[in-house]
Amino acid sequence: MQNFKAYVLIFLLIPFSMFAEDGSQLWLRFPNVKNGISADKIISKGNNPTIEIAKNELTNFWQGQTVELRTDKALKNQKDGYTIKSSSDKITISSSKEIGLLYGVYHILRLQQTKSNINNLNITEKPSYDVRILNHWDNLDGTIERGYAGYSLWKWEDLPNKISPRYKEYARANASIGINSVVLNNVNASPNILRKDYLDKVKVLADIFRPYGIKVYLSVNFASPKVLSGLENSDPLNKNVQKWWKDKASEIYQTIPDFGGFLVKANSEGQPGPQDYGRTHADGANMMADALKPYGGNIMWRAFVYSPSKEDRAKQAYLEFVPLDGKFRDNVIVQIKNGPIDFQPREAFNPLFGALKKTPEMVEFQITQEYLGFSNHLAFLAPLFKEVLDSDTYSDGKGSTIAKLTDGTLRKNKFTAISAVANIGEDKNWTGHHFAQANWYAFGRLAWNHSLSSEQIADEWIKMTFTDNQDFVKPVKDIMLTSRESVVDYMMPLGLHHIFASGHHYGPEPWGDYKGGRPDWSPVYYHQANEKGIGFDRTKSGSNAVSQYFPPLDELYGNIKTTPENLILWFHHVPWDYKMKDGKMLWEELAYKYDSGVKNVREYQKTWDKMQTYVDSERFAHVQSRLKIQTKDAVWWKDACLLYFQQFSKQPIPYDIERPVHELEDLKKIKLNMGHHN
Ligand code: GCV
Repeated sequence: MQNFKAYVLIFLLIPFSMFAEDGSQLWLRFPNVKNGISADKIISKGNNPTIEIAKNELTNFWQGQTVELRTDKALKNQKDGYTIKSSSDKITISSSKEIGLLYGVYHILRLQQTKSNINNLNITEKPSYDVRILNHWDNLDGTIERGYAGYSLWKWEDLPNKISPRYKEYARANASIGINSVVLNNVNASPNILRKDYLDKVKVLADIFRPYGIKVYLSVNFASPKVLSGLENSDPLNKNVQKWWKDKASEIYQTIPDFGGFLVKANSEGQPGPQDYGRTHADGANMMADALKPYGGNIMWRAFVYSPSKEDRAKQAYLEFVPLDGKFRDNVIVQIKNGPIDFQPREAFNPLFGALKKTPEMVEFQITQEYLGFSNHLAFLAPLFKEVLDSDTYSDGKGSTIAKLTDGTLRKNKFTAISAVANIGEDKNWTGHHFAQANWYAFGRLAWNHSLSSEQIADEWIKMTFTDNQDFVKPVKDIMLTSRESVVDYMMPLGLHHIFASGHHYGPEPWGDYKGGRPDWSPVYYHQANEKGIGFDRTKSGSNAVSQYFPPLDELYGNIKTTPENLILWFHHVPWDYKMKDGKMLWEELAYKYDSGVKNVREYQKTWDKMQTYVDSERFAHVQSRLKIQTKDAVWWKDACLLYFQQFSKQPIPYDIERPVHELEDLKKIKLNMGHHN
């Protein structure tokens, strides 16, 4: 009893903030703010749920001058954008829409959190993309495909009656970075999501998200008419099927009047699609587009097609979609993964970008780290996102970057969009690794403004999430900015790709050779290592995937001398003794890259340990322990790949680098039981 009392006493004495530092507040932390300005220091007209949220944020957290929130129809061409003007005693936020005002409020709160100057502001913001959308790969049974932060946030069993407080917190976090759309369910979609009982559940979420400016989309299964209603087939040219989708659209919009639309994975990895009936992707997409058109809904049709084919897997999307250019309705947009394989640590950009001249295109990124160490490895992805957006496709001449192709600059589309697969689950800290929050944040910020630099994004995120103390900000920013490249180095440097263990995609398995299955399920297919060299020949003498790129890139990538070295093994089969730009042989270069990846992570550990005094103990210990796993994994990757490739190169591992600590035969025996297919 005595002990119990003492325990309660200690519990009461521990300041609240120590409990709060579990990462649940994300970047919306205001550790020293008890309350914000009083309600009479907010000037605004009218009553609206979005404005109410804006006012609450100000009265809870804003410690500066009076704020005026002004809707101004003249600012209509700024879409969700806003302006901020300030003097020493007043800040005026103007926008044509209420949501723009809320975004403006999050903007000034960010300035406050990052201790930026708030006087004499004259800011105009306009989003890079109309639709800034997260794709959840959440299944209806609560599991998440490629999710590493626990089960799904959506409690389908409890809905529509019981409402988790996290729905609102989730919406708020998204609004604070400008994300305005979400796909709730996995692209490997259960037809059940379109059942009436599920739509009633979806409606509850849509109602909660609406004041935060967020529209709900759903992934749909192409076979839904047949599966749900027993139609004879789901053929897009069948009148009954067309009517089924029209009726379904009408039912959806009666329930959710501002429903965003459908995301569709068709005829890929065993999912049903129009090709099951000898129809094209355009036939399938257009049927759905016609159904949603009267209500203003969109179809995001995925170009990730991965079916049995004799062709190089990297060529598939282009081969299937280019012939369909111009055949899609104007409310269809083709959603294209950043690379032509599958969210690898580094890929060449997808050659489909720019190749569709008459069809809107959007990027799909992956925030969840399916191929970058799950939520165990620290990998800040803004540099990856930027690398892709800034890639010049040369489709419309020099300067035809993926950003400009998709944001409406070069192609005048009805709407523009950008998407990413979410890394969010029900873990307290939302994303598993505390630093994985930065990737959700970075995607939102870049979707809003793709010209922000990775450095800028990391800087503001660190200050908001941890502290603005430069002794912390600087070293931690260095870790973040180099982290993705470190992962590339210890997993797959120089353009290597997909040498992951099958199924879970966590550890190395360069020896993987699943005879009897499709060749492109095996790592040996991707690295092609033999006595002569290593790498996938995608030049004219090989798969000729280089021909899918616009000049001069086809020539540039087709020539080993002009191929960027960070992609050399993506495009070429390179002899072990090939001389690299720094004078080393390819084999040595590979070994040094693996080694430098490991070294970097060891440095991250040292740096992080020095940060202990600046971070609360809970988050400090959590990150520290994840860095241990990351280092162990990096050594595992390096040993596995070097010992395995060494069998072909027959060269010593350069003597000045750390010796392997594993036996190849032992590594081959590791079978992680992490579930999942291919
Ligand atoms: C949702 C990869 C992943 C799959 C994923 C698929 C896709 O193959 O491993 O889990 O399925 O991509 O993007 O459709």
